[in-house]
Amino acid sequence: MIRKFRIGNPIPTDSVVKEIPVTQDNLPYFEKNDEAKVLTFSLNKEDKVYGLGETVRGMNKRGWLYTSNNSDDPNHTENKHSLYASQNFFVVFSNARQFGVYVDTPGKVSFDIGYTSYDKLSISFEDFDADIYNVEGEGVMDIVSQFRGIIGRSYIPPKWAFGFGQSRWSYMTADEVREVADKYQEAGIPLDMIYLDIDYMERYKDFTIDENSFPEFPKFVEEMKARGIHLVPIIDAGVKNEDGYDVYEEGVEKDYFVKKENGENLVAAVWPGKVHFPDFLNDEARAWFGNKYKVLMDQGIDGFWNDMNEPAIFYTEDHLNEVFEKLDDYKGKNLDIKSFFEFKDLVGSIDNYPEDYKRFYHDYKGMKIRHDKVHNLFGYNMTRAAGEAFEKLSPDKRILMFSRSSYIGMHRYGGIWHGDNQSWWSHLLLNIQQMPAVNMCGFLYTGADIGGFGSDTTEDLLLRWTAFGIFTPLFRNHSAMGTRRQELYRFDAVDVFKNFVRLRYALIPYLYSEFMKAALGDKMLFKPLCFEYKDERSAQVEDQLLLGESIMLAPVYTQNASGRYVYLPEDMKLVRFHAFDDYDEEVMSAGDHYVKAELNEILVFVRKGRVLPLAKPENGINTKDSDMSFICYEADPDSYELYTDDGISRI
Ligand code: MIG
Repeated sequence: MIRKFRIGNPIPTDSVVKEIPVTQDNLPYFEKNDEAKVLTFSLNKEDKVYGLGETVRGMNKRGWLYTSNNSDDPNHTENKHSLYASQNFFVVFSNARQFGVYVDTPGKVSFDIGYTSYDKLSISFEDFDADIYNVEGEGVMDIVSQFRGIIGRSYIPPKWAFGFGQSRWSYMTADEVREVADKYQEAGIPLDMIYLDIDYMERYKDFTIDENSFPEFPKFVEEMKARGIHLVPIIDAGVKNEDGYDVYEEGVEKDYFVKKENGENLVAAVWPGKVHFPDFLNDEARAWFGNKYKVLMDQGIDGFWNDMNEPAIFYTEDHLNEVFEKLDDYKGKNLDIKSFFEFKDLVGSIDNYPEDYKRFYHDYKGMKIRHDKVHNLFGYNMTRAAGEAFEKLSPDKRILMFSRSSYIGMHRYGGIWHGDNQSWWSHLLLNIQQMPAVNMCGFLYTGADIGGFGSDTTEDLLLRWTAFGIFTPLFRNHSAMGTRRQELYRFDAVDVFKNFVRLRYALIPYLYSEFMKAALGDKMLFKPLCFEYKDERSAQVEDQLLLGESIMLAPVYTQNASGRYVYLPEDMKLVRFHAFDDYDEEVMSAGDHYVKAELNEILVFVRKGRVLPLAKPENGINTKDSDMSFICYEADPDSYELYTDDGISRI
């Protein structure tokens, strides 16, 4: 049962698609304090709190403060409160009670989940206007499914998007891309996607191609496609200000950019220098921007990633001027303890400067609304622009789309990647821990930058991360400019990587089937153990996952380990893979075990009565039933329901 409560006069977000009348009952569990703009309730000792999507820290969110305020912050450390997303749904559960809460409000909101006081959960608002949904159900899975039922079906990518993708900021030329394709081919590692980062564009202008470095682009797209590789270009939120650039000129002429109080277009800066931001919240502007993806689709492109859409702002012209003016005051001064730090802050805090988000306005549903009031909807609506356009531009064929910034509702139009992580072991663990949380909020096609985006990766980290990454729907190796190159063929362990990636392809029939069941049935693909097993020990496990109906994962995520402790909530069959066709099986009893896992091994635990189908890697994407083999633990292979559509047609 879902009830909707209203506080104040909330700005609609379109995240919930089911009509639910507002109830006049009192909001259960919570105490409401209008003056402090806070909702509070008492947590029991046993209560666990799961959800909130892409946030820092572990699976059980209890003990920290999380703020929904979409931020371009490449340091995903434990002390942070905000990342790129606002996914305001969580479930509180213990044996005694269980309920879900969705806080639908487009502005800043903080979730103090036992941080100030371990026994209190409080939600504080900048504006006390929100729709609060209370979800009651039979257990946590039922609560999640009911919630998913009101926010609409999750985005489904084309099946080839379950292949492996290689990315880098940036492959600078077509020849560099060819070299990546060649090297993967030589190494015998399958590859379905190569990502183009900002440098494919002409001076960072969206929907343009740099003709010098990527000549005859449509031919090049064709050439790569003939090799089985989809090129997937990045699209940035900011539109370069440049005379003669059609997107800029049309946007200005039609008034499609966000405006300052005085009606002038906001001048901000990102990669190309000065830009305007399209008003994605405005229906007409959104339709206009969405149509621009056609420029690249007409050249053969069938996948995109949307970046910098929090939006990230290097500076606004107005703030930059203010800073320059103030700098004069410091000139020739003896900068002391106070003034030096003021001076440093002045320049150092210029990007993503909070006040800048109050300098511009949207024309949203007929209202003029200051950006900070609807901040968390921006990336969502950029991706919605693309998704709505794809429905018209490509009515028969699914298009790959994922975004950096998000809000619940965006899950209908695209997936997400988990942003600029680092080549740290702790970020491999974070990747593991974020998967179920984003699934709860409807985001199924997701994955982190495998190997880590920032910092230099190491071979062992990349091996362990790839060993986990083969299970995530978005399976992409991506890294930042200036860091150690991390294409798999560059490492001594290239043959191990080959076995891992080929195992991924062998698993695609399973991953795709489970993905489709999750998308069509409002289920989760990744679950914490305690979502299915009721024993107290399962609720303590923060580094294992159930994936689909058949398997449990226990990834190794620490350095210099040749195994790990694994908790089995019931008897399971351990499958230790060296390759898709080279594995050992061992039935293990419920309880704690130390399980060996060398760098060249991947552990999969098959649940009792369940089946894990495997294809030949060559046929992973285009499954032929006859090629399937099945690993079973006391189960009949026929009991597994394989999802076999063509993987391309929209459904
Ligand atoms: O902040 O386009 O998250 O994946 O490689 C840098 C360059 C801007 C951020 C994205 C990252 C991408 C990078 N972008």
